[in-house]
Amino acid sequence: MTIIITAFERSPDGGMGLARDTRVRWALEEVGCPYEVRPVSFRAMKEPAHLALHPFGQIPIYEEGDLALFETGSIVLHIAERHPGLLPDDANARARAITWMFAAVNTVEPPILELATAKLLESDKPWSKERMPLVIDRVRERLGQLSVRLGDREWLDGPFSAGDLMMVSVLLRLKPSGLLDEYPNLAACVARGEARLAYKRAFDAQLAFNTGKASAG
Ligand code: GTB
Repeated sequence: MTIIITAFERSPDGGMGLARDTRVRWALEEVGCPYEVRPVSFRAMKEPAHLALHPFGQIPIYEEGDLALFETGSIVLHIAERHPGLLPDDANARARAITWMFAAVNTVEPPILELATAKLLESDKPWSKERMPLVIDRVRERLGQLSVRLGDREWLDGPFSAGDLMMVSVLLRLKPSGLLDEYPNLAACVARGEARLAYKRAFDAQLAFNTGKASAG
């Protein structure tokens, strides 16, 4: 059955991999699953046809026959559960990998998003300068904790899993800030993620899509 994912017709980052379709593309590439991409404009995302599939009017959406999913955590879990390669066979190891997926989107991503919001949408506010150090400290707190847990391991819990895929995807957003470099083991883990062939294929496909060179991964 053809898998279709929805992506920005034109991503605000010009295809630098920051939009969340990249993590879904990455998961599909890891398991060797072909997919097509349906572009959607900012206007169309708020119209009834799109809202019927995504109640929050966002991308990405994952469509597979009658099934339409939103939320990248759920989409990547769906892919990982249906194809070998992203979740361990051992039940406990599998549960721990899924725990890392939730930790990525539920515990590590929120302060990172808060920082992005503070920079993009609040920098002109009179209180912005005063608040920014607090926002940055919250990111540092999470990165510090994550860095301690990762230690000198290659990945968070045994071989590369969907948990690592989600965590690396979340941390990637911090690269331009320089904050990641304060935690060399995290920066190295992210670099290992970026070096994976499946990630490169996903990144290249979304870049080509955004620069008009292709329409499918
Ligand atoms: N929790 C949801 C998920 O994980 O699927 C969040 C989905 C989401 O935030 N989607 C964003 C969206 O559709 C695109 S990825 N936004 C439009 C809207 O809400 O109206 C976030 C994103 C977009 C662009 C950049 N960028 O260009 O730097 C970075 C991140």
